[in-house]
Amino acid sequence: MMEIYLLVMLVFFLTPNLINGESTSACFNSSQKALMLQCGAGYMLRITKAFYGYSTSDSCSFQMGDCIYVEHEKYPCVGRNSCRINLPSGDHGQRIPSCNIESNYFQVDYECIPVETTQDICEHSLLTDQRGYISSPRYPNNYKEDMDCNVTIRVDSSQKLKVYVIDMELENNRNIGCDDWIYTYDSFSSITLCGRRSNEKLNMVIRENELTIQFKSNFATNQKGFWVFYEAYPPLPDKTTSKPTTIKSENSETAENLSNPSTSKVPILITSIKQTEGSSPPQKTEVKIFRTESHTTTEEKEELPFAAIVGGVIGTLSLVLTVLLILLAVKWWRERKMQRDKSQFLEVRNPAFRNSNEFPGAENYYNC
Ligand SMILES: *[C@@H]1O[C@H](CO)[C@@H](O)[C@H](O)[C@H]1NC(C)=O
Ligand SMILES: *[C@@H]1O[C@H](CO)[C@@H](O)[C@H](O)[C@H]1NC(C)=O
Ligand SMILES: CC(=O)N[C@H]1CO[C@H](CO)[C@@H](O)[C@@H]1O
Ligand SMILES: [Ca+2]
Repeated sequence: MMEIYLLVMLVFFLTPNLINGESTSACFNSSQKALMLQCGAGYMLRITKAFYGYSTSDSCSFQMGDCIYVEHEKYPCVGRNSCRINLPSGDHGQRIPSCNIESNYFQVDYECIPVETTQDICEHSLLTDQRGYISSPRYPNNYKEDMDCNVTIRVDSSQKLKVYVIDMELENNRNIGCDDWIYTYDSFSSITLCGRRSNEKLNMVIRENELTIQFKSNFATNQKGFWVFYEAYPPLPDKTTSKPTTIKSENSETAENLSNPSTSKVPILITSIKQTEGSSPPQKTEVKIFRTESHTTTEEKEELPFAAIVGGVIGTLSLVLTVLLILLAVKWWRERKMQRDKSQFLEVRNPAFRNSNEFPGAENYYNC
């Protein structure tokens, strides 16, 4: 049982960033003052990891066991075919918190992605590839105003989808709302994103083999846009046996039953659907910024594999138990501490509840 849970967790947390890309690095004490990342014409630069490291050898690049600090800088050159990253001057870069040492080199891991593997969200309505990239129109150049496009990704019914935001710059409204956004949804949950982001997994549990991404921009202020990567998992056992997926019309039940955030006048960051009993119209709920909200429907039971349900239940239970145990331990420790404090200061926390006979003499308190 525990194994199933661990397996589920493993599948959930494993990211596809374990790709053999290229990397470039330099020591801070060298004459090199910048890192140049070069992809040829027809390629787009995807930075997978940028980090400060401490090397004890002369390598100036990552070696097993090096202590590193991963940086979450948003580089404007992502999506373009070359990049120049200036190195800090001096012999040290950022101090590495995990080992409390000044870093002596900086490394960037990257990939060169062929331009044709990225699909413009406004030029496709359905994608059925096992993996691929989707971007805003004209990315990495700015999108235009008044765009409203959507694409549905559909993979084999035995699979689910993962989505990663590689790069994002969508107009936000003083961090309280989105003026331009991408709205991603399946039948169970949805998430709306805007602002500046890079290299993050879409914070949404996708429980289906089908997902729709909608991109909307308003009448003014156009930014760079977005670039996302999607992947189906688990991999299909044999490519030749995969049947072609049937194409549903755009106005499918799923799309119709989900409300469209574009119809609302206020900048809603998260819009999700709560299906009420019977066939009453869907109800729109507004939830806090950048949170995923999911609501289960009756269909869900059929959609989830049994192992995942069992794993999830057991996992949740053990988590709850652990938390309870920790809370109990903390409570016990506090009470002990309080007892000790009490014995030192002869404090009676609530004398009203005690009979004065319980406190015959101060010396007894030193025995606690
Ligand atoms: C720079 O630092 C590396 C690693 O600490 C060292 O091996 C190398 O000799 C240094 N180079 C110079 C020019 O100081
Ligand atoms: C998706 O885009 C198509 C046009 O490409 C449009 O007809 C449809 O209404 C859009 N769906 C949503 C949910 O916005
Ligand atoms: C709750 C709800 O609105 N369900 C509708 C989903 O879409 C189908 C087909 O358009 C309707 O028949 C349902 O009533
Ligand atoms: Ca805008």
